Amino acid sequence: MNLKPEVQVSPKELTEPTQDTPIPSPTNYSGRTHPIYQHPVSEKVQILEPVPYEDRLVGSDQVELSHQEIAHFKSQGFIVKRGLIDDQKGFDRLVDYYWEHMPAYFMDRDDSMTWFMRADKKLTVEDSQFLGRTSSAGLKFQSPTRFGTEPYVLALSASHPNVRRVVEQFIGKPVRPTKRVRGLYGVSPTPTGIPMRLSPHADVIPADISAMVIVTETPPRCGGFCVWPGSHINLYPFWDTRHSTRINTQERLEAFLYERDRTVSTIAPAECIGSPGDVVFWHPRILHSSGKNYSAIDGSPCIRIVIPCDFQKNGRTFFDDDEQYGPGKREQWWVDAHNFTEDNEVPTSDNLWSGWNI
Ligand SMILES: O=C(O)CCC(=O)C(=O)O
Ligand SMILES: [Fe+2]
Repeated sequence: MNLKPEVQVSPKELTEPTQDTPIPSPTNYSGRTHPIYQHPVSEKVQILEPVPYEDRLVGSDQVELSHQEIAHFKSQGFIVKRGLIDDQKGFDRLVDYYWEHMPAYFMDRDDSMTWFMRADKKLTVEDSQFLGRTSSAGLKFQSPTRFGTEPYVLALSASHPNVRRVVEQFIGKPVRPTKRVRGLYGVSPTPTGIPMRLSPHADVIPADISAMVIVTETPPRCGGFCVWPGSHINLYPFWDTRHSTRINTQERLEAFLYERDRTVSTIAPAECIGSPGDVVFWHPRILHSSGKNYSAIDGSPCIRIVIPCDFQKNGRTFFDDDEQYGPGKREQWWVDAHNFTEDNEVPTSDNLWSGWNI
């Protein structure tokens, strides 16, 4: 989830060039100031259970997009390319890398009883600055200059030629070269007896398209990334502009929240199961959540890891937005997508796909 870091900045700092502004520490993730995050789905709303997405569309094992995949992406808001990154050893190394950086007091790779998240389980301030952040779902390795920027991580995700080729087919060339991915996002198993709730949300990002690279074997009920099929269409018109991070009127905000709640209580989320190297491509306005990980309850505990990536077409006039919700040097610095001045069209059902290559 894109949480807005709480950083105290003076008005002067906000208007000065952002080049040398201090990068916030990952401990400053606690703010959730965007109105859509200040109004999460109420406990009273019943969220339907995820349904594993097992379909294999024509072309799902190819780099080229098929007509069926394009039609599915347009109507459902996502597709899964199977085996797009064919490098099992690379993903094995990545899992080793994840565990090598795991503080022993936080989790032990050889003892799955230590993998549960608990409210009182915290990283030290020093570790959270270096490693990333925790949520009730798991530990996300993410840091301004370290996790998410490693050449070897980028090569196995957003910069992989097959991934870029798929993105090009969706949004056209040139795709802006990737500077970073969001990080390595873990989802821990839940222990027996603790109810697990999804956290349906839309990201507050100006990306053209986003992707989740599956790093660990992710069978059903193991925390797979969940999307609410078709929600990108209904939630798209409420934002200020087609790629805006803002919903600036009370009326549109209320309409967004109403539509979000209606969606989660009437549509079952698709749980994107898969294997290392499968890649989920998703529309950035789609409602989504990390999945429910029942693997410990089911008897074979696993930690799910994905790499979230964001893409944009190049050649626009990009700018940082550190005054509000980012992305910028402070706000949402972990997202490799930027606001751009050419983004001035009001979103309507007629322009959902304008500028796309599909
Ligand atoms: O970890 C996941 O599956 C979802 C992460 C997410 O929602 C996000 O990065 O915004
Ligand atoms: Fe998200």
